[in-house]
Amino acid sequence: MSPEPDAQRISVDGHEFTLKRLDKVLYPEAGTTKAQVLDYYARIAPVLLPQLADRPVTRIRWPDGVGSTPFYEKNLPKYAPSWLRTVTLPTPGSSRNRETLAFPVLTKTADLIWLANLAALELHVPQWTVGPRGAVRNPTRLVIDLDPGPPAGLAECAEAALLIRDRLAEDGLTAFPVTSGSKGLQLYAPLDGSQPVEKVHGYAKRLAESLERSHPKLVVSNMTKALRTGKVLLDWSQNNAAKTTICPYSLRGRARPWVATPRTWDELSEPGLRQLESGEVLDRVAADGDLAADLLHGTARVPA
Ligand SMILES: [Mn+2]
Repeated sequence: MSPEPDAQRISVDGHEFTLKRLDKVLYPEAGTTKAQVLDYYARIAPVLLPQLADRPVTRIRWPDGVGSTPFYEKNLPKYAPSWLRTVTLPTPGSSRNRETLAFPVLTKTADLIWLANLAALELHVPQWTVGPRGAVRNPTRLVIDLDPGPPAGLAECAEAALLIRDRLAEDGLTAFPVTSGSKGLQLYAPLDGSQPVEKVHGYAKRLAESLERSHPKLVVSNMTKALRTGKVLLDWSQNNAAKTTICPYSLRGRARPWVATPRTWDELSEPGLRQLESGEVLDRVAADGDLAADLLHGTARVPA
């Protein structure tokens, strides 16, 4: 077999496979090639893999780059390698006909590289995990997704995030901010995994509604777009068991190779807050380590 000129046979974690179309530009504005995307995922793996651990991954793929139409992929394709860990789960919303899907659960760098080779730029995960035999477990983190309605932007999201942080702290929960790599940010609070998804979901909803009552000019808790012009939508619904959220350290399929990036609270208060690109994120992790490491070890519970 003679590989294409920009194909390369590699061996990662003891698994051999072929990377294809390495020179393909996936982010035209930034000139970022697939080779650079693969390099990002290989180098970010030590901090990204723990965030993905024991979570079924929904991928969004851009085989022709970010200017083209992407597609969602939940079920693993038939050609997926046998060394990928998979879990079989009911298709969200189809409990009656008992349809199932085979999701990948990533455990090693080779898994990330294999998916990145398919231009799976975005990795989305639920807040719950699976056990060693694939049983669905309780959520280990609460998420609130903050989406700005123009002309509100990231600065307004940061303002709202500080309010949520203080509310969560009153309930004994510690919030971690992640700029989404898209327009807004996510706030996460690690949990001990002892409470069912409905409990966490209900708490997040009440929190968002309470903030909307106390700060009606800044935030809105209802999904209807007309209501959110100039405000920040607090999307509590991503705690729903059927929903997923962009995983911290995943690339985004936006104009530039922005990343869902864990941030410090000091950064959130600084003027000029902006989304960060893959190269900047690698530099930050090299300099400061993993700002989301404590998100992995929850001991808190939401109030009853
Ligand atoms: Mn969002």
